[in-house]
Amino acid sequence: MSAVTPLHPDVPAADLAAWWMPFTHNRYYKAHPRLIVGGQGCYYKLADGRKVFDGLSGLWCCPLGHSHPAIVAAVQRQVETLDYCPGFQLGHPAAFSLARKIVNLASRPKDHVFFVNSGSEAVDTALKMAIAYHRARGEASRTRFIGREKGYHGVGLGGTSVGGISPNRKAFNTMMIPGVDHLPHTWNPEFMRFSRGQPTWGTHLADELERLVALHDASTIAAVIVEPVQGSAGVIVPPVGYLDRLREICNRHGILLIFDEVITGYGRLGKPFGADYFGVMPDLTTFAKAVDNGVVPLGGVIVKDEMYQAMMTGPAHAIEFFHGYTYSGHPLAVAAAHATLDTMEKDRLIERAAKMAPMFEQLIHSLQGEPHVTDIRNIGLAGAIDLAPIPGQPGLRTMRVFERALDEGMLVRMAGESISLAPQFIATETEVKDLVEGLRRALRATANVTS
Ligand code: PXG
Ligand code: PLP
Repeated sequence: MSAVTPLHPDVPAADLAAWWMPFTHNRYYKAHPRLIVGGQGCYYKLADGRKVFDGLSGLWCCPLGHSHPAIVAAVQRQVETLDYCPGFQLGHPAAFSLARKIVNLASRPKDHVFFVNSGSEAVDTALKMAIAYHRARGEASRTRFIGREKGYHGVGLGGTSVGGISPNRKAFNTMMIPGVDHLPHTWNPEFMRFSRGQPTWGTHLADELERLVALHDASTIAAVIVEPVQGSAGVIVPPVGYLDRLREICNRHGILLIFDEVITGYGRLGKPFGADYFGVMPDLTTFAKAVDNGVVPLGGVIVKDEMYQAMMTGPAHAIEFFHGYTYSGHPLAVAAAHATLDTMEKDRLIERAAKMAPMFEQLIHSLQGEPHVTDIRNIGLAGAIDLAPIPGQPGLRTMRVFERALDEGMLVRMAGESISLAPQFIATETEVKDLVEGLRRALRATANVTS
């Protein structure tokens, strides 16, 4: 269908075999390989020399663009000064000051940050913290988690268990943590197709939590975990008042509320966190990705002070929480995060994301009426369009659109029957317009594909 980019000279075709690629159709990819060999600002350079606009900011993780000079310089300085530091029983100053910067940005100055290396680790860490906290308070019977259909919480065994995307779960049924239940997702085309921002229908779906509490009893439930906006499932935006109601119900029953802000954190909605955007404060917040512009793997959990204090028991020389990673607080990741957050503040990039959001909304919704488009959703600088599948061939239409868009110079994200867009905060209005127009051309050019 589309021209195949020649391989990079460093990677002869035979050598594609060794890397088992993540969440990838390995056989198809290796037969139709496309390699990225450089990244600068909002653009990637492909192996054939073409520049393509990075329409999802990496995988949602590079809102400042690629090779940002301030981040490059910070990481370079760091690697020459202190390349690695054990995080167990020792620490380096910049990790402490980064935790301070993060709780301040989150307007939670009394709270605490636990560093990990990815969103998946952040989720599993938050789940363990919830269990450990209840146990420390003498409520060891609170062991259940409530996730949500269509939720994505990474690929750890905890995150897989609370996640709600069937293909990610079905092969691993026997590995799941026990006692997990799920809220219904909030997407309903009948009532909210082509909604702009938050749908007004669906607030009542939060009351399903009351039903689950009645079923299992509050004394067995440790925490509810949701993404404020479901990202991987195709930007499913919460109905007005929905998250507030989850918060109220959790409060009423002593259940912790975890916001998984791996995508919504650090400005994607035009506020530091989804919690700020929606005005709902969780007990635990997981983050990753944009915290350091994706430059070095980094994630974390923001924990309410009361939870931290409840865990600070036993003799002073004893470990309070038996959990941590070799690379928790890695100096390079921490340096990249300082530079990222400083740049966001100095250049007012979160405000810029907020300012661009209405323009992005106008543009993405202008795709309504294009071939096979069945829904469009958006919030902040995140958006997705749904396409009617080619009958009997799920996922094929989005793949063809993805390929064609790449030929148009636009890298978009395909996931199931959705195409997602998440431009960088540094993108210009013209670039965002071009992104949408490139996608429009791809939709039109592939309107009649059947294979
Ligand atoms: N929680 C949420 C809400 C996420 O979006 C994770 C946890 C896992 O993070 P790690 O760093 O372990 O991958 C994620 C990751 C996409 C896409 O295209 C989304 C993610 C990852 C890759 C692609 O929607 N989200
Ligand atoms: N497996 C083995 C044998 C280990 O020694 C360690 C860490 O020391 C791990 C797994 C966990 O690795 P990480 O701390 O990078 O998650």
